[in-house]
Amino acid sequence: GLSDDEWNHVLGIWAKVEPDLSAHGQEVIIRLFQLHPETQERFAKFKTLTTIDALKSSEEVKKHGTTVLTALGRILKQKNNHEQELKPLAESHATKHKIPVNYLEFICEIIVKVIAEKHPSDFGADSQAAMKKALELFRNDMASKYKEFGFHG
Ligand code: MNH
Repeated sequence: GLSDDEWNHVLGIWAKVEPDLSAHGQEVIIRLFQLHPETQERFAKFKTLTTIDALKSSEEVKKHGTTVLTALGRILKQKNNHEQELKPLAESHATKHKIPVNYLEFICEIIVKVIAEKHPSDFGADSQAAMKKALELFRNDMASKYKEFGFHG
């Protein structure tokens, strides 16, 4: 797990992200689709957004980015006592959306990069390391819940 100090880093930077969650979320989703086009194919609702301009001007993309980061923030704030928040998310992503764990790796890496770009002076090496650790715990628990739901992706 993470030390108290590490959780303080994670929740400290998250407090800087939260006031502008939708801009962060939008950037994360767009970059995920640009860097890993196969991820966009998982979204029936984003199939028509075939250009970067269409992605950037989509209110739906912004809204989805907000949904994702809101859920992630709730999980982080549990400081690993996240069973209640994580389980329904793992269930939908395993059985309904069928999102492989490596796609979760892609998005976690992008989340760290986007925060680093938007908050260069507040997201130092210690904070980045702590956030990476927290996201790794999140992914590992998603992966083990996936297996409970019979999804080995
Ligand atoms: Mn994801 C829906 C959170 C990563 C594909 N996602 C949702 C919802 C939440 C959510 C909350 C809405 C409730 C639900 O369906 O469970 N998603 C997350 C979080 C992460 C995440 C916190 C990682 C961090 N999701 C991903 C990745 C992909 C993906 C990675 C695909 C590459 N998610 C989906 C799809 C939906 C969804 C597809 C359904 C979207 C819709 O049609 O409304």
